[in-house]
Amino acid sequence: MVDIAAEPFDFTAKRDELALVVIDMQRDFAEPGGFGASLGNDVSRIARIVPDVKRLIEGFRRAGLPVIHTMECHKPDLSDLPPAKRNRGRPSLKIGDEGPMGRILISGEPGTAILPELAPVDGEIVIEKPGKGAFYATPLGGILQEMGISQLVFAGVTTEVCVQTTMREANDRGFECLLAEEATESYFPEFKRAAIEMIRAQGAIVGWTARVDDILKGIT
Ligand code: TIU
Repeated sequence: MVDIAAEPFDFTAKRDELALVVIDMQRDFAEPGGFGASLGNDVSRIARIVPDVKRLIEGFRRAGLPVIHTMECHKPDLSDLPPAKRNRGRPSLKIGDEGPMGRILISGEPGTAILPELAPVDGEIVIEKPGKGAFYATPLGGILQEMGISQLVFAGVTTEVCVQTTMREANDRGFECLLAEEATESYFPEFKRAAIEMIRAQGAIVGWTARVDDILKGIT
């Protein structure tokens, strides 16, 4: 066990039970013409965290620890897309519509892919998820249980939507959760700040947060 400097207090990492979960680092959230941009967001904020996410992923790979990737996406026939989600937000392009990078947030389309710099390597688990949380309607819970994982480090986007939702789902399922501060981003800087504070408030009510360097120090 090793203590990682974190907020609101040190995170005691159990190396054999630790995995990294990279949430939704997809072209659809980070590039012009994708889902994030269709909602009216400045997607350049997301592209800027790629180097920090990359060094976190590479650190886990070097340490021989599991890296799990998630992708928010839907089946081509939209059978896993509730109308309440498709119609939300008055976007210029709705989920399933044809955009400049293919159909928005549809499994297998070019825009739905993980950014090439952060692409999964052979053997890494990729979870396609129809919700904001990565546990809802996916095999993630069972996979983690089979792997003997009890602690999750989180990176990805967006902090207050898919990352925070997944951390809350994980926390309720008994996982200890640690968010990598510079390896997550929101379209709204004030929401990122608030989400980080919410997660670690009340004695780590949802989990811990830590700097990428401190996490890397703890796993090497
Ligand atoms: N819109 C927004 O902030 N996020 C999402 O729709 N999905 C994720 O956070 N991945």
